[in-house]
Amino acid sequence: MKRLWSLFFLAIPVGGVLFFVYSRNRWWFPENVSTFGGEIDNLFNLILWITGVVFVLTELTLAYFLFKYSGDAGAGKARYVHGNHAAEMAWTAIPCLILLFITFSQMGTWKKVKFRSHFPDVQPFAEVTAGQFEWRIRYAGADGKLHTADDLAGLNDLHVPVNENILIHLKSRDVLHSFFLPHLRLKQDAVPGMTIPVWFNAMKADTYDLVCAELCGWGHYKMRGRLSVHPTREAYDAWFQEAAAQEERAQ
Ligand SMILES: [Cu+2]
Repeated sequence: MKRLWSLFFLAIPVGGVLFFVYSRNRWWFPENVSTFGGEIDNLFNLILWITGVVFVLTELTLAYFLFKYSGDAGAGKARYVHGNHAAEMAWTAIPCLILLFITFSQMGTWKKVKFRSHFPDVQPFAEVTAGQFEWRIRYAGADGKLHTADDLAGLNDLHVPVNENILIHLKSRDVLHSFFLPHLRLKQDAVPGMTIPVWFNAMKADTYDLVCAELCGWGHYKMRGRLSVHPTREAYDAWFQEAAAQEERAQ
């Protein structure tokens, strides 16, 4: 009977893998539309594979020993072992090598996405200021400079042209927020007192979620914006002209 119960522990790896297979086809990431998103997904999958294989092997080993030494069929008493130098060396060195491997695998992508020295050489496109509970946007306008007369203000809906390197200056006016574009695999904290540059290049015209990924207060849930990617530069310029004219009329 005990042996039968020990098999119960097999339910964890078996159930875990089945649930993974089921969810992968239903609740996975949204489509990637950014130039560097594919690399991020590959890194995610690499780490998922490594941790997945280790998880399954560990659980199977556990279930095997539970079954083997569960006591019904005279497996005998477990031996008391004080330590095993070779085993300790192995379980320290192998994870260490795996972590080193992951470290070196991600360096190129991290540099491309996060290192200012490797950003595309473009003028800031807009300034996005996070605040409880909205995204305030200031477009640089035709002169490519922020805080000049031709700036355009926006709220919660960031408009950009497709296939262009977009540089955003990210700020916060109160607490920590996080600028998250799931379809572009881009996430960056907005920190009070700091201006943090982020960049992306959207490859497909559509509207996408812009959400806050840092619990920032009671209204965090509604701090949801939009990224509108226009199909051409001309379409974006037309939108900009129209919005600027509207702003002028309102004044
Ligand atoms: Cu927020």
